[in-house]
Amino acid sequence: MAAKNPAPTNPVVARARITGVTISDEGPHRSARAHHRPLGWLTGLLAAGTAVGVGELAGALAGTAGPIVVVGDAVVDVSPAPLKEFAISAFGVYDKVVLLGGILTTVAALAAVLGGFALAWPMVGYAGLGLFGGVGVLAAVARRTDEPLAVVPVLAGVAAGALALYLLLRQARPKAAGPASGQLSGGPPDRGEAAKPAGEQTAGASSPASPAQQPAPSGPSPGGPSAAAGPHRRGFLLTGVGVLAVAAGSGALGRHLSSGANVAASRAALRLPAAAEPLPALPGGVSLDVPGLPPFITPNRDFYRIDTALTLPRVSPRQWRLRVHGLVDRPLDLSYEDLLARPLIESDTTLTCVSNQIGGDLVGNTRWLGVRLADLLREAGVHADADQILSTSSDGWTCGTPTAVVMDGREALLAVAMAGEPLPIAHGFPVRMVVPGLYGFVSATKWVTDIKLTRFADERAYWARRGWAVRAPIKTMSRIDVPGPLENVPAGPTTVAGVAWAQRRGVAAVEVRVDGGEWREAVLADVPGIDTWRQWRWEFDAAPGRHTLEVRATDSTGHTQPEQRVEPIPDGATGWHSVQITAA
Ligand SMILES: Nc1nc2c(c(=O)[nH]1)N[C@H]1C(S)=C(S)[C@@H](COP(=O)(O)O)O[C@H]1N2
Ligand SMILES: [Mo]
Repeated sequence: MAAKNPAPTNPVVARARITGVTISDEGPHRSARAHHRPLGWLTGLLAAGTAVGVGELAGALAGTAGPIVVVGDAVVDVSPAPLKEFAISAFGVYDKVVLLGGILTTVAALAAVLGGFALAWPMVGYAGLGLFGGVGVLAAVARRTDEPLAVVPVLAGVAAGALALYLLLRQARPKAAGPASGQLSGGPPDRGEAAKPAGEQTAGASSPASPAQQPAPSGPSPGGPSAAAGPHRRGFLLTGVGVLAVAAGSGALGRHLSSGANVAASRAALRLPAAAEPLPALPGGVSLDVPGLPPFITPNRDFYRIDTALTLPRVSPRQWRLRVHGLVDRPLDLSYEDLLARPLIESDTTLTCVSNQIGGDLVGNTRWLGVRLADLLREAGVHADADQILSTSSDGWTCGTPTAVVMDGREALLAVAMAGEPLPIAHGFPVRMVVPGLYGFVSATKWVTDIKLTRFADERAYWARRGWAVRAPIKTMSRIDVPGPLENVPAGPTTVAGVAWAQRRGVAAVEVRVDGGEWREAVLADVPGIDTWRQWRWEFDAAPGRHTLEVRATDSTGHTQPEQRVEPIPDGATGWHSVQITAA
């Protein structure tokens, strides 16, 4: 169109064509671009914000995730395992905040840039929205296989974003906006154009009946040529404010609706039945009185959290159901009430993450309350060839547990409470699995809603598909908690203390050595059973200077934790934990 335009020398018309495009860096062109670009950026941001906000609301209404979470889930799924490892180790429990923030920032940056171009070429803006939509639809289809509505928020968001883009561009684009549209962003007029009458400025760029022919309106705006810009600037401003209100309002409403305040409320109101087979009180000697040693029972608020959920699943106990199906004689379909009507049992079990590094803290111990999974499976009648229990959470994470392990007499639970409280939402409310002796990724499905009896040869769970082991019993491990790394201690009698675990076998001995000297046996605390960690302490006389402390545990099978360090992937780290201290 530019080639045919009869008025290429008119700076305003020229500006309409080149806005946001690098053609030349001199004269009115440059100032024109500098002038408009912020409007374009703003347009892009507002359109994208509308897409995200309306998508969020549509997600809440459709009972599924908003577009950002859908894309985030897909990013998590396609990220290579080492990257996820890195995210966990670098950002800890904030890895999800970092990821969602990263996606939002990326979307915002792209939207701003595309918005800059859309001022000159609206198609760029619509294409950008289409691209976001395409990515979102792909992500929804790939991840949320049993949620057909998952594409709805993406489509609704893109449609709303396109409408916002259209409305904003109508106001922001100089070509379509009428007289002195070059003044939209409110800056001073460029030289040359200011002296020209409004009608001439837009010649060839507006329709015959357009307001371009009308005289500049009078009003409260200051006199001079820029006064002509008033109504258009105002038009963009009004549209922008309207769009912003829709974007923010729908986003906030969507967040509110999906925040599950009601789930938190129903959790708070729950009164769980007492255990039919309660455990005796913990032995008095489970806790060694050493400052800095974690308590034997990890408080719920301090319990480590590991999962792939970008936003916590809010599963109402009223809506929760558990299907037990697959290779069974009698499939089961249980409500929360059905579950609670069964005998509840207690188990003291230390949960451990396979990603825990030597000396790491992805381990916690508590008293769980729940229903024996083996009883349920016997009721369903598991076929002899069903060697895998494939459990699925409400958000689609899967976990493969060996059937034989769950049936071998250990207290594998469908847990409903920990440390005397209904499960916290972050730890799987209303129901999760806990299997003593197995790392969490092959046993501890939170928000569990589906248990399918199947065969390892036929189906692979989430982490197994990503290079992690299929079978993963917890390895014998020990950790020094006191003194802390690089701590300065007074020379003389010093207490070294920590925890060790070897679930299903029990910790039989813990040894400590200083500066590569002889191994010395530590004193062990009491334990209620073989499935919990065990506190230990050892006293030594620290000579002034730097020292290296090392620890190793031996389990009741006589197996001593090996010195050789291996990485957590695929089935758990090994190696001795060591700590450097200075005595003075
Ligand atoms: N639904 C769901 N359950 C899950 C996971 C998950 O990603 N999603 N991660 C597992 C892993 S790897 C571990 S170590 C434990 C951690 O349980 P916690 O967060 O209660 O400590 O949960 C397991 N259960
Ligand atoms: Mo884990």
